[in-house]
Amino acid sequence: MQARIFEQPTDTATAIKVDGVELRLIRLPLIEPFETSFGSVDSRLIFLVCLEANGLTGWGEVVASEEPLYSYETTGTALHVIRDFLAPAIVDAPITGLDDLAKRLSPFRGHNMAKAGLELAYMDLLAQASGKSLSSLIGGELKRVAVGVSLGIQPTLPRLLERVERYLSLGYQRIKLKIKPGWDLDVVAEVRRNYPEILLSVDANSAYTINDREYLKKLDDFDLLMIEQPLQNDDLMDHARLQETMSTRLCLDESIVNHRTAKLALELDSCRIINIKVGRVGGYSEALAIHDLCVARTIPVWCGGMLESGIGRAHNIALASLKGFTLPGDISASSRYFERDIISPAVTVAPDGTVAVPDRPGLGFEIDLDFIKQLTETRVYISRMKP
Ligand code: OSB
Ligand code: MG
Repeated sequence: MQARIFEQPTDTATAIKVDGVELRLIRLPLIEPFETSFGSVDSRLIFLVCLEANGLTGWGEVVASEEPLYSYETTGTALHVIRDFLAPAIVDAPITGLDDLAKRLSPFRGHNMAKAGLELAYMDLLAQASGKSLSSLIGGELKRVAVGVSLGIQPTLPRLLERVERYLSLGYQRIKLKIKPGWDLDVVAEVRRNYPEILLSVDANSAYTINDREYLKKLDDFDLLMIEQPLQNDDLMDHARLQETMSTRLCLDESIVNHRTAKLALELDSCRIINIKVGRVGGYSEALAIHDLCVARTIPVWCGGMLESGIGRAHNIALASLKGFTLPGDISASSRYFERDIISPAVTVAPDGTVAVPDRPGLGFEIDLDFIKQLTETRVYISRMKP
């Protein structure tokens, strides 16, 4: 579906010959701990991928966490899979386009976040080589993207209400509350009581089962924009059963791992909104295909986040500039996550709750390599064997 946009001329003169793949792990402390139904983190071990070709460097990020809680992937599995399988497959021969890259990675089952790290870096490289912004390379049309904020589970309700107030006053267009059993109905009721008009959604990160159906149905009282991933990641059937009984739209995050599962979820009516995370689905090739599928079926799409560094965030901004992204994304300002970001300028949210889409070639931000080098805990370099 996306092939028409990206098919580079197949003569090898314009193909990109990757000289080396550099992987770096850097630790960035979070401004405050982020708690979801599956756990709490107070820093991010950021996994950067840098592709070198023709004197250019393209940057991507692997969004996996240190523990296999959101998905089975971890920074450790991604390091292994990229170093031992994926990187050798791409330094082997020049890459003629995004489809060619996706095809070369496809024999390796799963490990979408690892694959996405390479696709992201490649697309930054391709955009720079073509003198285009990443947004225009993928066919993005929006100049500014609407954003919301995802608020983790807090130690107390007053603390949550303070955070809601803070982000609304900064302009964020939608508030998403993380929920889990014991931090759900009462919390949502109180936020809604204080803010009757705001766009409000909740994200359970798989904390419930279909046996909680009657309980979850009570969320219908709060005029929520959506309920994100209430049930298990591999349970499209029960999500469909739940959607059948609820008037609030379900949105799937963890369950949608590629274009095929998106299609299946829509066929089954397991959800009526889809959150696209380029990392979760294996990169731009699948993200664009899911976007196009949702546009064709008038399913609203929004861009999810994984507490990325500025590099992953810059990719999210480019992706969210596609026309199908009609709901505010989980794309917050750098300062919402980190004291200091690894790109400059840092990502900022305007008072109208939007983020500017850069129009300079590539990602459109400077990479702060000195700071990255200073923070690097692990560095792995995979180079081409053949001349
Ligand atoms: O489920 O959307 C999620 C963060 C880490 C893992 C999963 C999720 C999240 C978020 C934060 O909700 C989104 C962000 O601001 O990056
Ligand atoms: Mg989610």
